[in-house]
Amino acid sequence: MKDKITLIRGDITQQEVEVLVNAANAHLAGGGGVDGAIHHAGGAAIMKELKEKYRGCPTGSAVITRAGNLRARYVIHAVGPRWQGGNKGEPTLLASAYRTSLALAQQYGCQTIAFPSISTGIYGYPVEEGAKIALKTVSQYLRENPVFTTVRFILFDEKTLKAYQGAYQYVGA
Ligand code: AR6
Repeated sequence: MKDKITLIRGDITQQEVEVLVNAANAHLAGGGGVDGAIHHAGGAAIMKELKEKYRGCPTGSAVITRAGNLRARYVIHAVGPRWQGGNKGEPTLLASAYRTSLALAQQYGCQTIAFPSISTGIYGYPVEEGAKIALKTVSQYLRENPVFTTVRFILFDEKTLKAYQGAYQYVGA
């Protein structure tokens, strides 16, 4: 299942996959980072749908909207944990954000999905740790649910790409 996962340096808004995952906040209020980029490129329809359908989203979970002007069909707004030193359940919450996103994508019939590195920007999660959790969680999900043909991690900078390349070798086949 590991062969379905690719690591790419780039901008997630430019990806041609069925669903893009956003790194959102629990208020689903928009913000900076990848969240800002997705709302900017997707247009106001995404925020409108979020406000109509949801009253926030707990940390470790995710919600789905259509994708406005983006080439994807859907955006999944996943809420990763803010790093607070590592003893506040952050690893469990981060894994849960990835798993919930995959389950939602599967429920909506998607086979191709792109993730950013959730929580490792403004939320301060150490990127080496975040990368291991992301890759382990996704590869385990793919073993249990072989429905995705492509899972792309779109990594915005060289440091993040390197961290994911480093973590990739620790992920089982
Ligand atoms: N494509 C792919 N990755 C990106 C892009 C992009 N266009 N832009 C930034 N990144 P962050 P978080 C990378 O801060 O840590 C927002 O305000 C970025 O370099 O976007 O989960 C939300 O509203 C980093 O590697 O998300 C929340 O309040 C990764 O995406 C809060 O930030 C995640 O960084 C969430 O913080």
